[in-house]
Amino acid sequence: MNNPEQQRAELNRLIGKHLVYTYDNGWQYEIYVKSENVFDYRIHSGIVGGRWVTDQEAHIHSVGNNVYKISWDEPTGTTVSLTINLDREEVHGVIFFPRWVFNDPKKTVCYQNEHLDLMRQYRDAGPTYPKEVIDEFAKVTFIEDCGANRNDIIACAPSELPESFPVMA
Ligand code: FER
Repeated sequence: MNNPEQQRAELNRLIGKHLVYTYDNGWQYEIYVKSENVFDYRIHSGIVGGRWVTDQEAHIHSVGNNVYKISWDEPTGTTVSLTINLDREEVHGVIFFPRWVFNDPKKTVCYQNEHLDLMRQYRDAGPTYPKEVIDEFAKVTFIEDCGANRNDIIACAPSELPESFPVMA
């Protein structure tokens, strides 16, 4: 896609979307796309359940008809690439965990924005290798359009959400 105007128009269909999805391994995640290069997320279950992050910078592109790719590098050293297919209501995620995260995932369970230096210290201390590669499909269980750049969509820990929060599969 080398037409910037078309890329921008297609990306506009993703910006503002708020999704909850469950991987085939049972891990449940939530994402809100704030802008063309920033998103928030919250992890409801899985080895790093309870972790949440706002204003994560990412590479976000349209790669097909209502198909998008979001890729980023965490301060922990975990790298992730998501393919979001809105027509199929499906996500495919590849998560590359450094060894230290996979060995002791609870170390990363926090509101990361308040612990960025600590996460970088853990990352630099390692061990990094061998990495654990998680390659999974997920089903979207909730989707809404919230508009861009809101700070009230992902604004508390998963444990602080009301009972009514739409996270059930
Ligand atoms: C996802 C898979 C993994 C996701 C985030 C992660 C926002 C991040 C994991 C981590 O930082 O440990 O689908 O969506």
